[in-house]
Amino acid sequence: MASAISYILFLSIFSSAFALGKAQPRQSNISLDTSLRPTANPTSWQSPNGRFAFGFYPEGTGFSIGIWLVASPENSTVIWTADRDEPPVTKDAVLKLTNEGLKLLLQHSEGRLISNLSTGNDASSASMLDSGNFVICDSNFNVIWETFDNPTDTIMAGQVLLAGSELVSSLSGTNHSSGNFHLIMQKDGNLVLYPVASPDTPGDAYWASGTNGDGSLSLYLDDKGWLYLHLGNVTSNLTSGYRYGTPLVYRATLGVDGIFRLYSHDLELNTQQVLKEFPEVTDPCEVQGTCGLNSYCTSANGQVVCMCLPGFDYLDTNRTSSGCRRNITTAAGCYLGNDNMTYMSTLESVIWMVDPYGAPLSVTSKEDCGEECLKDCNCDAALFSDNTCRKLVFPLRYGKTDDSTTTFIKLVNISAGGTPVSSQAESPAAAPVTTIRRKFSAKILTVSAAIIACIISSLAALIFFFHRYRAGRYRRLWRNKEPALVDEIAPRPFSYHELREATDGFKEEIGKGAFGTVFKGTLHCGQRILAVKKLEKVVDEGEREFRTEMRTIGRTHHKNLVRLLGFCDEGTNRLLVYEYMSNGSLADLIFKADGHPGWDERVRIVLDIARGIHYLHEECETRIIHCDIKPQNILMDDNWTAKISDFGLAKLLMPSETRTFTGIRGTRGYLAPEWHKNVAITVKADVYSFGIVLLEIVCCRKNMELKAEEDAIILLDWVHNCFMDGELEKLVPDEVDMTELNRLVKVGLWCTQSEPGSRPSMKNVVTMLETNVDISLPHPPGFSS
Ligand SMILES: *[C@@H]1O[C@H](CO)[C@@H](O)[C@H](O)[C@H]1NC(C)=O
Ligand SMILES: *[C@@H]1O[C@H](CO)[C@@H](O)[C@H](O)[C@H]1NC(C)=O
Ligand SMILES: *[C@@H]1O[C@H](CO)[C@@H](O)[C@H](O)[C@H]1NC(C)=O
Ligand SMILES: *[C@@H]1O[C@H](CO)[C@@H](O)[C@H](O)[C@H]1NC(C)=O
Ligand SMILES: *[C@@H]1O[C@H](CO)[C@@H](O)[C@H](O)[C@H]1NC(C)=O
Ligand SMILES: *[C@@H]1O[C@H](CO)[C@@H](O)[C@H](O)[C@H]1NC(C)=O
Ligand SMILES: *[C@@H]1O[C@H](CO)[C@@H](O)[C@H](O)[C@H]1NC(C)=O
Ligand SMILES: *[C@@H]1O[C@H](CO)[C@@H](O)[C@H](O)[C@H]1NC(C)=O
Ligand SMILES: *[C@@H]1O[C@H](CO)[C@@H](O)[C@H](O)[C@H]1NC(C)=O
Ligand SMILES: CC(=O)N[C@H]1CO[C@H](CO)[C@@H](O)[C@@H]1O
Repeated sequence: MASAISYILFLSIFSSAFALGKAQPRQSNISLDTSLRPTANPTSWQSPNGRFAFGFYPEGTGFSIGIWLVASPENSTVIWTADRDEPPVTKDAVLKLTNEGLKLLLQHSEGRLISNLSTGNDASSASMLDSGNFVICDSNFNVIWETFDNPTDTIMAGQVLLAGSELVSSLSGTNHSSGNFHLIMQKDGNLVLYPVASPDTPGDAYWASGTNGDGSLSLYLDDKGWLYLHLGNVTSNLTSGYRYGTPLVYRATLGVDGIFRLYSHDLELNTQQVLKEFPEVTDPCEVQGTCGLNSYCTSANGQVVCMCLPGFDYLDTNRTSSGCRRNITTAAGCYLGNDNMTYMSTLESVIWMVDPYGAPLSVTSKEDCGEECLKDCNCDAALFSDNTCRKLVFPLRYGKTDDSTTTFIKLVNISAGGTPVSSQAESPAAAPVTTIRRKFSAKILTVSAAIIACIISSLAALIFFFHRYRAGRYRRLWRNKEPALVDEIAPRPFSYHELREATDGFKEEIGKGAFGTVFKGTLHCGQRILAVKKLEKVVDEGEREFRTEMRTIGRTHHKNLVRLLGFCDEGTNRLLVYEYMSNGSLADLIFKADGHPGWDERVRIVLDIARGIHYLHEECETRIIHCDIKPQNILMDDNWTAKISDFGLAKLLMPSETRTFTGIRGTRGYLAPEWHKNVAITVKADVYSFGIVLLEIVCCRKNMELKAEEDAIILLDWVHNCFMDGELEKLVPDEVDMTELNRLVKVGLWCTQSEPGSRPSMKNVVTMLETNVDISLPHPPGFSS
């Protein structure tokens, strides 16, 4: 592999350069225009002591460029790979040192710079150092680029993992692309291991050094085998040091299995030894992320088997650790009035990461826990242990065996005769799976065509198809090591810098609201689109309050609420990161001049909004009053599901906790009358705004239309008059079901009562919209705002 000539040359230049580490090499001698080829000599450049080589090594059917620890040829250890996620190159590739840096020349192409390093045109020589560091120098022998600054999965003695940087494991022993785990030297001083496919919250971590709060420490490995965290006068040792002076080489590598190990190599005897492991576990399932989303980990004799939840199938049957997705025959969701379609499947002795969306419930029996989830539209699964029931939403993470816990999974049976859980029975390692049916019914339901249509159009099914057709993209994101946002549960902190990059310097403005300006942004090379809201006018309540508020908003999980993905609070910069809603706002939809959604669509949208507000008012852990419900704040996603945005922010604008507002927060036309009086604002203010929005959707017009005939200028008065005169058909631009119209108008008029106490709760609103309960005649509106 090595060129004997250059080896001898180097040997004469560096007598003992082992301790040089990152010091300037005074006599580098890979000069410009020197080149390497995968199969013709030289294939690599060796360090003077012969321990390290930089060059082409075989990977898959081609070659990668990297650094390895030279042992007997079969078991050399790769410690660094250039552009690890690029495909391997063929044997006609040429690697050449040019003044721009290392250039990889491929046949039929311009060639590319390795690792996109831009050394300007200053590169003048390069050197493979005895420490394992490959450096490029300018004409004054200053190091302008080095591999030690760009680690992959390994640090060597003399190398530092700076605060804010990370190691990412390899995919396998023979494939050095980015794998499934990362070790982050966090800026809070904590060294933490997380699965790559996670939002990196404390619950995702499977090991941490516990040194948070010690400032921006860096991780060092020194040539005695000491591994420690250090900054200024703070030092925290992770190991206690090993042998010195002998021909040992130390390295610390984040393994394919997610364990960070310190090794020593004796190159003379050609042996290696593991000195220390982080974390020290006997069961590989303790490493979170060993199995992907919606699958749980079982192990026997150190062999890991990943099992799907009942009703789920592997994303990739050839890589069972990549996680599972719902099988279409069991796609769950919320089927109002068709509860007979859903049932709870139980999975014994498996525990998951607990991130419940509501407070834990106290229940008397296991079955009650399943029932609680079955009754709750938003519940996908429930965990029962110690008479406590915790409701969860998919995806479930980090499943592993735990004898005291039972998992309930909500499934839907739409394939008559289908047996959605049968696939589980095949595996010997499967935990016992049984099924309980909803208690109140033993009869088999005859499924009408209407129900099927309803189910198929339901969100759950759409989500399934969405996943199915984007499966390629989903998996690619996974490999690209940043799918964290895809199924994120908790909002994660972003740096200002990150968001400025994502939005290309806050270039594309997509909206402006009471709280600030919204910009479009992208992450992961344009694969993930975001809406980034820059808050203005926010009361400076300090970082802690802001974060508390973000957590509250982040804990809301409802299909009719826009999901908060993350936030940033650096200095005076306060930004919120939301999922991007591709179909604009409800205002665009209903007020546009050409065409409006059909009646059924409109009814569905009204119900979507009502459910979202109901959740904010009554179902989430902390009650949230929106204060600014209006069509501009209701956004439409890819599937035309209406989602409420901007919730939970009113509080950030208000200095006092008492909720006695000093100024009016909402938008004219949607404001409840009590805003103009000096009384406390309650959830009923939202009910009023909702009523106005409902009427706007029904009539496809704004609440104030100056161009309309005089008695129709103010929507609320006009609706009331038409209602009293029995002329409802005048209100709608199209032919609609008059009973439904009558019902919606009544709900709208009840919601807009001037007396807050007379307005129904959102819970009642949802019931009135969903069922055929009788609705009494509303009083005339006192006045309209
Ligand atoms: C390594 O794995 C990645 C992702 O599965 C794949 O694209 C690549 O071709 C693999 N490389 C080799 C050398 O097999
Ligand atoms: C290198 O930079 C180019 C253009 O800036 C970019 O398209 C490419 O993805 C980069 N490659 C890597 C491996 O970062
Ligand atoms: C470390 O230095 C800081 C200031 O430089 C000082 O406040 C602190 O007490 C020192 N800590 C220790 C443990 O010496
Ligand atoms: C920590 O490691 C350093 C070497 O880096 C050593 O000098 C020191 O004694 C160690 N401290 C402890 C408490 O082990
Ligand atoms: C290299 O392989 C031999 C046998 O295949 C083994 O005994 C030795 O420990 C290995 N050395 C390293 C450094 O992995
Ligand atoms: C799984 O592997 C088999 C054989 O190696 C291959 O034919 C099949 O296409 C693979 N399936 C997927 C989903 O990659
Ligand atoms: C469930 O099915 C039973 C029997 O078919 C029926 O009486 C009951 O009304 C159904 N429940 C619901 C909520 O549809
Ligand atoms: C699904 O429904 C069919 C017919 O309605 C029934 O035969 C079957 O047992 C059900 N499967 C489950 C798991 O409930
Ligand atoms: C869904 O489950 C059924 C029954 O277990 C199975 O036959 C089918 O292949 C599964 N569908 C997918 C997409 O895996
Ligand atoms: C110090 C030293 O060995 N320098 C050599 C570097 O390489 C060039 C060309 O390969 C030689 O001319 C120098 O003598």
